[in-house]
Amino acid sequence: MTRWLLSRVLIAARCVVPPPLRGRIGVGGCGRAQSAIPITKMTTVGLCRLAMTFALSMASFLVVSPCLAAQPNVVFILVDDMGYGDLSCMGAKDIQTPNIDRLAAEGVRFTDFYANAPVCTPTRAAFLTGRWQQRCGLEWALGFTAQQQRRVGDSWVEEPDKLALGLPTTEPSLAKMLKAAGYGTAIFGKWHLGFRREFNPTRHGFDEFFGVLLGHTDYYRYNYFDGTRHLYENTQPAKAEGYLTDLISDRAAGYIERQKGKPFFLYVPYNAVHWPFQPPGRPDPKLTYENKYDGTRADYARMLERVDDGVGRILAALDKAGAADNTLVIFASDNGGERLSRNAPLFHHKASLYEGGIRVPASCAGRKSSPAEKPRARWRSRWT
Ligand SMILES: [Ca+2]
Repeated sequence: MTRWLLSRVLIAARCVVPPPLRGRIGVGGCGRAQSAIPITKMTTVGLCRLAMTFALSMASFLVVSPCLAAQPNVVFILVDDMGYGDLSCMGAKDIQTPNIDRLAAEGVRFTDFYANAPVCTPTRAAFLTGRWQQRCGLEWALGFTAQQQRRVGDSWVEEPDKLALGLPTTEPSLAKMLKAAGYGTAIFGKWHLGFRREFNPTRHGFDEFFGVLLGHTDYYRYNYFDGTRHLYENTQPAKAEGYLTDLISDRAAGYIERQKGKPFFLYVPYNAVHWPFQPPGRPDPKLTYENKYDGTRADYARMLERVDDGVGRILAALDKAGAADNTLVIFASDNGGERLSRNAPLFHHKASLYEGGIRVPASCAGRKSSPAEKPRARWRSRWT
């Protein structure tokens, strides 16, 4: 069984499927098991299930087969609140995303890809743990100053401590499992699974963390709308200057360069294109409660195009490090778009369980595969 699982990992790492073969798959934690269903009809099989399959299979296989020559790296790039139609490869005319488009062209472009929830926290909890987010009580986005509730049995009770909630360290995580298998693990970007030190990414298997802990931030000052500064380096407040999207890309590219052959799991959850809509090169005005939703579609486009630049830098770093042909790169959005995004032809938006809230663009590519390695039929196999 372990070898069977590993074979799927390696197939995924090398798979190139042309655009006409478009997938229907989910990003959730615990989709129903599907058996030999064509990818064009596969539903609710989760990316995190797939990712956990990577971890389980690699961790198990390494124990029984120390002679394994190469462990595939995994880079997971997540954007925040991006609309279904906001990539040029998904039909956008006013936003240019050549690097993300390149990933889709080299691999699988999933047109029916579902997040596990319509907001940030539960989707991320499901991805990292491989479990339903309800199992750890994170069914909705953690709000630093918003009223929130804690699940107790079958009931909800008010949680007066705004910092009390987060992902329990008793939960399994993809990073923990890959770390146990000898991988380097890093996250650069938005965490949103708990502010307190006890919930820090370094407590969940990540060797390194740099980014913001809460759900949104001023892209130049790194504070929440109430003024709380939440840019951290591991468990300590961090100092930095520059546009947050660029800082995340810098860290991701630098991390790849530092690995020097060691297998790694790199999680890059960009804070963009979540509000506030502060494009690169325009630090003012600063984020306030009153202006947090201000902005234009052109601002949004510039923010997303800067993310695309970052994806290009990550791909270039893989090439430079000689890791491109042994790395699985996954790209997705954490939930549907809102406000300035475009979800057409889907109905509704973020925070809704209609298609526009949970069906998101995604692609998955093993780099530099040859046409002879296109295992279309194998993608029909189930991942659970
Ligand atoms: Ca989100």
